[in-house]
Amino acid sequence: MSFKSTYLEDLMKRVIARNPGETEFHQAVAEVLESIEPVLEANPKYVENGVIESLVEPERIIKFRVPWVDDSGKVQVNRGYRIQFNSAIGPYKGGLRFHPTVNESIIKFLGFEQTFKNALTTLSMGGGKGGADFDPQGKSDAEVMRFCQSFMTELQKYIGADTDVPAGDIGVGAREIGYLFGQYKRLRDEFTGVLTGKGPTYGGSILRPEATGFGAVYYAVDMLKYFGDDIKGKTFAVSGFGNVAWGAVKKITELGGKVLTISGPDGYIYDPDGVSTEEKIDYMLEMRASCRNRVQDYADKFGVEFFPGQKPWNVKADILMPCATQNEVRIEDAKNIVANGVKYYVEVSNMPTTADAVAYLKENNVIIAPSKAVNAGGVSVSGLEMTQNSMRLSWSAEEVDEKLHTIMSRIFSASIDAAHKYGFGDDLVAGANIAGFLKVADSMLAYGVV
Ligand code: 2IT
Repeated sequence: MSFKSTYLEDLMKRVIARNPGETEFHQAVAEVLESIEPVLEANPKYVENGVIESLVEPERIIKFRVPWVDDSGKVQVNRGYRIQFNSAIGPYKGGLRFHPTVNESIIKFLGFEQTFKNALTTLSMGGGKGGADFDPQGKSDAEVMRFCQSFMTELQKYIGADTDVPAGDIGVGAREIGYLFGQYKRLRDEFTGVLTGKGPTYGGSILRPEATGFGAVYYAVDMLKYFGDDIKGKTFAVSGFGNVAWGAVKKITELGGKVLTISGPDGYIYDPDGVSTEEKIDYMLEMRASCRNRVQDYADKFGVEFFPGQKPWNVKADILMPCATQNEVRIEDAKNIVANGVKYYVEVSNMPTTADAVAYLKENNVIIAPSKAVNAGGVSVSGLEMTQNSMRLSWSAEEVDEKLHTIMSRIFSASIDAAHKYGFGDDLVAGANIAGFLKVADSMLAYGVV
């Protein structure tokens, strides 16, 4: 990564020195700084007032011990995190990730990205992220409950409906949110919208489970239209098989596209007829509920091919949609993608592409839709859940879907407009970074040095 301005070059060096070894965080910061370079040149006020230094430094990092007792009576100790990254435009907002790979770099990069993503949603939400290096895989419900209760016993000191509102992410779904909310309610004796992604009987928004995938497809539809294309008849290669992939597959199918692949840690399946019937789409939920964490079961059940140990990035499809995790698409995959003549690359998981792979795709004119815009539908419906909780009302699926649709269209148009305005052509990555940056940075400027 190199910058024209020595200011940004020096700032990036300081970020690396101050956050040693946190490569995912460095990657996320470098990408945003590169995009906003022309904005800073045209508007020296941001640099003069120290906004950029503040933006790359989390407001608060909370790191804590999470002790719990497993089913055999043995004490286990995990590490929990909440990084309250930026509250310039609203309460900290962002998910909790429970996965063995969780560390400070992962949570920091996610919290940083969340700040810009949330700014794009048009709602009033700051950026935060948290989680633990706890692996829900293979744990009993009772173990997950005890872990969640211990985690919340500490976390509750730092969160609140107007302060910081966590939600789910990888490894945190409806079951975990239920246990976390129950413990918060018990400890604080208050029923407020302190978490989103709640169950429908206790304040959850309709359509929150579908929102990330649906929103991603709404964004893709706008993008295709902008480039004179249509989703009907298009083929998709999707990775992942969790909540996000499920929502995307459902909406793609509904709108006339065909999903050829889904994947898990064990490999990917290729279904030439498409993951397209209700039975197949529902089976994704079943595979997830089984907690076996594998997609080979799909191949066995529906008699399609399974490619063990591989990701679907060598598949010929019109549109690729990584929906699994960070850095799941690397330079060797990018070379396959270009060689296969793929035109559209739509990031759905957070930062799914390594920096060299992004550069290679760009050089070869693949249209990249960036995750912080594409997957913003999830947190947007979380924002709508907060609104409903504040009003103590709940909206119908039609109302939520319409609002989600409008938000995604605004995200696409704000991104393309920002890219044009600052000389990036149709670069949707730069456009999203700039549009998100301006809302946060202007608010920070207004506050003075705080
Ligand atoms: O990455 C994300 O945007 C999420 N995991 C959802 C965050 C939220 O607060 O709904």
